[in-house]
Amino acid sequence: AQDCQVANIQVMQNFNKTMYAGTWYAVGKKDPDGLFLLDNIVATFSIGEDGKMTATAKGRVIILDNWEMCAEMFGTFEETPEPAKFKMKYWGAASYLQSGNDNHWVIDTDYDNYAIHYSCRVVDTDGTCLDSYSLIFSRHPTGLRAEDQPTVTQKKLELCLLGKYRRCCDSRLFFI
Ligand code: DAO
Repeated sequence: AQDCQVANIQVMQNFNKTMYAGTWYAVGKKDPDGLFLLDNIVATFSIGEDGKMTATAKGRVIILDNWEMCAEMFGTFEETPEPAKFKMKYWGAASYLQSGNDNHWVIDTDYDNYAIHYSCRVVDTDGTCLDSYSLIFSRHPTGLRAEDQPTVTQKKLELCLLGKYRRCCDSRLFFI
């Protein structure tokens, strides 16, 4: 059974950021309060010469209530004692885009096909998460492989977010 305590969430063991580098296509998303990135999210992670992970991401956003556009975002990652738990500082290429500082946890990945990301922004007084978002990534713009679905479903359950995701991407738009 899930206790839904943020402190008890299991993350990827022996996370290897070099193997994680490269491009990931978001194929599912659980939104935070005050949704920002809508869909067509593609993130590319890189490891610098200093060994630090950075990312660029593109995605469709709605700003000023009804203005749709493609946002270009940047992120830098600060490591913590747990290799799969990072602090992500992010900002947009344009000043009117959102910026902030989020947790960025890699819950599970096989590096070659799927990855499950999770971020809790606000922990409630009872230890559960009050405001989280999560991205399901695939290396394939066409979506998850059928054999990875059970793993991803199990992890969504462990995150207490099963049923809270939406399919977020039309892969045809990735190439525009
Ligand atoms: O959709 O509101 C939201 C949360 C998204 C936060 C912005 C993420 C910026 C991306 C940087 C790269 C890593 C995926």
